[in-house]
Amino acid sequence: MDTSARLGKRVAALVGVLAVAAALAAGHLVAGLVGPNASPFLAVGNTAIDLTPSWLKNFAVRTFGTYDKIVLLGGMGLTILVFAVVAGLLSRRSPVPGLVLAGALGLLGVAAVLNRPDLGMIAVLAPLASLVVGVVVFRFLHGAARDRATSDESRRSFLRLSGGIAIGAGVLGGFGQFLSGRVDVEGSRAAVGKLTPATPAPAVPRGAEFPGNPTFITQNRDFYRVDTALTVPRLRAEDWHLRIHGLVDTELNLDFGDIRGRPLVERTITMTCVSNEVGGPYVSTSNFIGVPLRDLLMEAGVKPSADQVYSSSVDGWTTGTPLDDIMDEKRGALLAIGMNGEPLPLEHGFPARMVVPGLYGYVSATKWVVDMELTRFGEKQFYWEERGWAARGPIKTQSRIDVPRGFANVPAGTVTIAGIAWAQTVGISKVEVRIDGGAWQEAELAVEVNDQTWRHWQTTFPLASGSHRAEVRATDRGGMTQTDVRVPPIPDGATGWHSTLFTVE
Ligand SMILES: Nc1nc2c(c(=O)[nH]1)N[C@H]1C(S)=C(S)[C@@H](COP(=O)(O)O)O[C@H]1N2
Ligand SMILES: [Mo]
Repeated sequence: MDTSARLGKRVAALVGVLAVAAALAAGHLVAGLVGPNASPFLAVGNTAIDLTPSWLKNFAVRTFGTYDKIVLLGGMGLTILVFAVVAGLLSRRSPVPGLVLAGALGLLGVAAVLNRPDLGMIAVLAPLASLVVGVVVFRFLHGAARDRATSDESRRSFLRLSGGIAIGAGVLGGFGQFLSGRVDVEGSRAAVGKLTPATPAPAVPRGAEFPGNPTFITQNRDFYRVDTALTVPRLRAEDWHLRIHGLVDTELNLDFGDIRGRPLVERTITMTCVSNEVGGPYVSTSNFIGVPLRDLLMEAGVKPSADQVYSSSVDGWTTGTPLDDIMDEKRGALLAIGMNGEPLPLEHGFPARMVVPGLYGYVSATKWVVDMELTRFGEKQFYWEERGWAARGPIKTQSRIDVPRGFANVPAGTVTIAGIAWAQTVGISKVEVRIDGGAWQEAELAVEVNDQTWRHWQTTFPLASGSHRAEVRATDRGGMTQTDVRVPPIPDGATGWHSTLFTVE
């Protein structure tokens, strides 16, 4: 091969990066037409989330909290950039290595899209566009880069071509982004308007809150968020349907009007995530508005052989919920369409989600829910069950210290220790606190709202200056006192006592 045609390192890297940028932009543009999640970048990201081992996922959630998705996208962007540079550098003599890598990257996108449970066949057009554009741009740009040494005119033409591709990729990618956002879900949500329940939840009584703790009702914007969705599904209320089928007498097909038009009930419920560590933040309380799930299942007529409600979201996430818990009138499971008077925020499942008190979210709280199949446990595995989490996930009795915050400095004298405790469906009967391993002291419990919600507690200790450690344990109405044995969240929820270190000045 002619060594004079060997590309400089920088030019070779540029060719790789521009080809990949053009490929991603082309895929993003086509995805704007066939469905946002078909964008190869997002499809690979979503597949990565689904394939990530549970321990790593837990680490990511713990370390990055709700920023885990931004971290993932950023990490993928960097990986692809490095890949593009390497593909360019390997192709300094011949375009073949780069073409092979561009083809391989394209096929990865195709495989990712084909594997998404939420995407149809037509979605594969997006990664195919990426594949073709990536290979073609690489081939042409590589040729132009080689020729550019032959004359000033060729040099200028390479520069023009590079600039054109960079700008074109930006414009097409941006247009794809615009198309993806064109489903006017914000407009749909605004059109649903304020939700006024026929049966409102009783007002939160005075005395249900102690100062320093989280507010009894969590503001929608402060409500914890946990899901596998890299991009929040954009499902308009007008396009939403819920199919209830499987082991039923009559299959039901409901649209949003069918739900909105019923007398709505409001219930104050504390939701909890199984991946919450002892003392962690994934617990929040809302006034959920919707219709009793029990009523919908009664209308469908459940066959006696069913024991599981297997639900799916529009983005392909699934869970299995014990039928008995949904049918339990006292528990009051909802197909919810609202939170705190508003339609569900997009991140919390607009237009409709499930809420089942007493069960961790991963086995009950399907957001953007579109399908419920009556089945039997074990017959069909759901998302987290397939990844090693327990098939049944009742919430474990827990308590948390919110005051003082960890490592806080507090004034000398009488020190207030306060926090929250929860034992959904049973209720809290006692909370005890001890300092530096001393005797347990019973805390004052705030007024109870209902047994599906957390309960505030507080107590005081006279403490000398220096550093101290507070520990808390709750006892529920079933007579169960929290164990001090620490187990991790996987497979069915963490146990152990929360403790906080602080300094008295
Ligand atoms: N579609 C969908 N629904 C989902 C999840 C998800 O990943 N996808 N995660 C579940 C989990 S693990 C929890 S704890 C709750 C959290 O609901 P929130 O984000 O509204 O707090 O949603 C549940 N519903
Ligand atoms: Mo969860």
